[in-house]
Amino acid sequence: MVPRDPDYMAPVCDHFGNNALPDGLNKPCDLIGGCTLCDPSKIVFIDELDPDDNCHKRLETTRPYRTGGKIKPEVEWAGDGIVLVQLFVPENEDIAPVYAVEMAKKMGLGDPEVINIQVMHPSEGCFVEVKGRVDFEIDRSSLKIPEKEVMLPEDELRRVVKEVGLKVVAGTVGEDEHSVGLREILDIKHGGIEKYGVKYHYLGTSVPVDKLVDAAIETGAHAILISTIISHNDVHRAQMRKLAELCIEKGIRDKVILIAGGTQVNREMAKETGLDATFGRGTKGLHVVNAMVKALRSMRRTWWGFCGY
Ligand code: B12
Repeated sequence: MVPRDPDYMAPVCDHFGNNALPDGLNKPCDLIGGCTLCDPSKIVFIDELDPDDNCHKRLETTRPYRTGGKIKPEVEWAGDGIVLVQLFVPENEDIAPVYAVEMAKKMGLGDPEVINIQVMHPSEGCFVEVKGRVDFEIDRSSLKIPEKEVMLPEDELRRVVKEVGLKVVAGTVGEDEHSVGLREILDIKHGGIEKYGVKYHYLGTSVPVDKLVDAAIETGAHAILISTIISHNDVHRAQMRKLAELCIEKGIRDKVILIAGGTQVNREMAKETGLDATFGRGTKGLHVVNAMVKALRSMRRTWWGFCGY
């Protein structure tokens, strides 16, 4: 440690420790006509001088990714192309990382590197995360972005729900025990359809689709809501199709709104499976009420006859 001289003086405004300034100063930097804190115009920015390797040239190479024209993944800097791939490798921890790197190479990733490995169970295998680089970019204008669903005003939704006395039957289907998502869609406390006045009969989990259809007929429900989270072997699609087919078979397809939801479900699946609307992650009760009111309008006819909303 070097002790500071007792007469040490620094003519700057932001200073730590003893500063032996002369008496009668307004600000320490008056002695030098202003410091860079008081007068930022005194800061001299030094441009990089190398004509071939400077910030302007480097920024130019990433311009397409920063201005929105082209898209490439990034981790360290704009458009560096770095991606992270997660793999489950059914091998032990000696083999799994070596395999994961080879696999990443075959997937076309440049400079693959294992950044995390966890043994899931010695008899099962390992979870491996591999970092690598892709060299392609995608033109933003070539992407077909799905149109956003137009939401009807909340007041209007509530009015129609009340006028119709909208009620639904709901359950998770097949052997699906994931109830949390559907409860969020239904219950008032999660902002579910109940909040907008819709009445529901919740039949529980792992409900056979035909039981839901029968319940809809018995209760005179306007809609059947199914949740199908598990998607192994495309079981979610199978359940959705089964719902539509059963309703056709029982002669009620034109009288009942069919809606499905789940983690691996998306909007496009409605058409494919014969339902009225399908929803994925992040769905709120309001979206479902919106879909039901639109479907009611396009049916123009409820179970009990024509309705003019
Ligand atoms: C909690 C959970 C469980 C709990 C469920 C408890 C319960 N009472 O719900 C338990 C432990 C029981 C469980 C068991 C299993 N699970 Co689990 N589970 C989860 C977990 C961690 C969270 C699910 C959840 O609650 N999410 C929160 C809710 C709010 O979100 P959500 O379900 O997506 O719902 C929203 C939307 O999807 C949509 N939505 C859902 N349903 C509906 C219905 C309608 C009508 C509408 C409009 C919208 C809608 O709106 C909801 C709100 O926004 C997920 C992983 C994950 N992060 O997603 C795995 C996950 C769903 N489970 C999985 C698996 C594989 C299983 C098991 C098969 C594991 C096993 N080998 O035993 C078993 C299956 C048991 C069975 N018979 O169903 C897989 C499913 C993979 C797949 N797609 O097939 C996941 C994705 C985990 C994974 N990454 O592998 N699980």
